[in-house]
Amino acid sequence: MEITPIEYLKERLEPEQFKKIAAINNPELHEFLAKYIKLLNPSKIFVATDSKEDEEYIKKKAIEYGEEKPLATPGHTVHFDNYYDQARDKANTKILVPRGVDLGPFINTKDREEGLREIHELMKDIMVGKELFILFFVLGPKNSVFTIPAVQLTDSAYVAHSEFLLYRKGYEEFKRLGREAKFLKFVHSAGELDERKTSKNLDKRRIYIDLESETVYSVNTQYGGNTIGLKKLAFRLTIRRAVKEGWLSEHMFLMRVNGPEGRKTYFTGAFPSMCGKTSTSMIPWENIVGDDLAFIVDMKGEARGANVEAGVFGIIHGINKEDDPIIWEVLHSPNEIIFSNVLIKDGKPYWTGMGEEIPNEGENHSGKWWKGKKDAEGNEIPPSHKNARFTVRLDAFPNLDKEALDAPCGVKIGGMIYGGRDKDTWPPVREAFDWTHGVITMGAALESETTAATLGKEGVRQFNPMSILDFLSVPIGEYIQNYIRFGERLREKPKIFAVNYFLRDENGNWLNDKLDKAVWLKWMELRVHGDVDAIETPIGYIPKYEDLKRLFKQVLNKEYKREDYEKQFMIRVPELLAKIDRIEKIYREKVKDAPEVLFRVLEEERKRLLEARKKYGDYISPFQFERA
Ligand code: SPV
Ligand code: MN
Repeated sequence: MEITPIEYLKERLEPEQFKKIAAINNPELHEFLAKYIKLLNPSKIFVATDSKEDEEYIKKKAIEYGEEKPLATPGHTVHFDNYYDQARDKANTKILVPRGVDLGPFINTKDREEGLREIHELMKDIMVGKELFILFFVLGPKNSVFTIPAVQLTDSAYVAHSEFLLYRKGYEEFKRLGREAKFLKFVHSAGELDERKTSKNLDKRRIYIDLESETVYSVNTQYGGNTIGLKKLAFRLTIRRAVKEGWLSEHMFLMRVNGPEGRKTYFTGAFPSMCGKTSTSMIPWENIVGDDLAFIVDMKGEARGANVEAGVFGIIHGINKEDDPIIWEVLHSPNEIIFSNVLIKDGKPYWTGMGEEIPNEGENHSGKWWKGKKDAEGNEIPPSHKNARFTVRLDAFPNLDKEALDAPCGVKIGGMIYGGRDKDTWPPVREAFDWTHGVITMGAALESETTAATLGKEGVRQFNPMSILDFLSVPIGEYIQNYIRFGERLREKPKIFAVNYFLRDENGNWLNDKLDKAVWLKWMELRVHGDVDAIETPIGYIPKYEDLKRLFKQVLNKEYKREDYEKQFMIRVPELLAKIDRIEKIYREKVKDAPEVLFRVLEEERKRLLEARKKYGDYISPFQFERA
């Protein structure tokens, strides 16, 4: 007679480890663990509870197995990913779908049966000679309406360590929930490692997402975006849950903007990679709650948001003392930090754009590195990778809004921001006329130039609605429909804004300084409460010069010139019309089930722009609209 899963686990695990599993009364969990232990066939198994010792054990293993190396500052370590494993692998990340299911052209899918067969073959006996870590975490604050439990299996102590920095521990939550736990499952193996302890078999790198069983498989990769289950892998699963259940699971930061007289106003922000999301959420003056993922629910007619995570997996490229003083301080204090894919010299991390002299040699993602070193393709290898990162707990940030991070009911969202990267179209900041106008002309029309956060060519303008395209697991039309309805049901709708920090003049010069965003945030905060007027333009409300002048002085102690304002907030009709054409074409041609309202709202915006052009010409000064 075949033995039961719990009996199998008892046979397979050391008594001390088995005890930890047996304390969780959840047969589905036992079955899952038994199945994958049998398949992966690890030589050793460790189960982590929420205890400090268990966490320390994982950290020790990351060093012992060579996946991390200690640096000079206590608490700091460095991890390297394979030279060709430096970003999310879009081509090999697939949603598994049963035959006949069509998720539309933006989602990379694979036949479910075929995919499951392939991934299970790839994973068979993959952990022979390795240690398996069984880990429990939760998404969202513990014991709250946001909480989603998750179990992670991995043979990478680096991935495990990262998760301890990024998520709330969930072992006790699994015990508490028992059979009630509707949990997500992640199975990861870095696969065979090379002498530098990086994944070797990149040709067999696969990330397969099974919606039906809410399980994600990831193999032959170490880069966090491909492996840290609770981050972008869970995100595919929670988007689907959110659309089914009528809430929002978003690629958004969550931050507090401090208004006059101690007023606290919370904003979420969706920006594609390298569009200023991290630096906005960590800006001095304000308080961070989260930098990447937010859950937003309707609670008695209010939109309430929570950070899915409790840490930051942030891009380090370009972080310097002057522009990012808070992150700089965090990175230079004895916090527990994993630096990845930076340059190391004498136990110190270096990265491009840090504003300090970078050594001419050291160790980086290519191994031993020297200035001028070329890769196999003949490209010169920079000291650090553009997508090099730091992983740290949020409580290392002096400006963390700790209360908001742990609030079981989340925080009330006053405003939602969409931030793109375009050189010639959107003004630096504007406010939507209403929820639907914002969701469609700002969120669903978001575009950005490609960056190094994903593999492939850089600098190409790409459609990235809500900054969610890489992570969609439901047809985009359904996703947008859910978004619009969510807002319609709210009694108090957040205001919607769009920002663009990357506007240039006709000679290619930046029109804004990096810290100008501090002023846009203060303006948006005032607008949420109706404290300042704004100018109505065809594309929404823009700030009045006088208000910005005052805020520039107050916040940055800068004289803000009329000419600068006029250039920055000029309405660029030809570019705006071209953008509407581009976006409409995508929704008409590629999206089967785009809601009708989307086309109506885009058409209304086009009409307003055409009318304005008739009156004022192609490039319209904001003062024209103010006078009108
Ligand atoms: C992003 O690229 O949006 C990130 C990093 O936040 S990753 O984990 O790779 O998705
Ligand atoms: Mn992200």
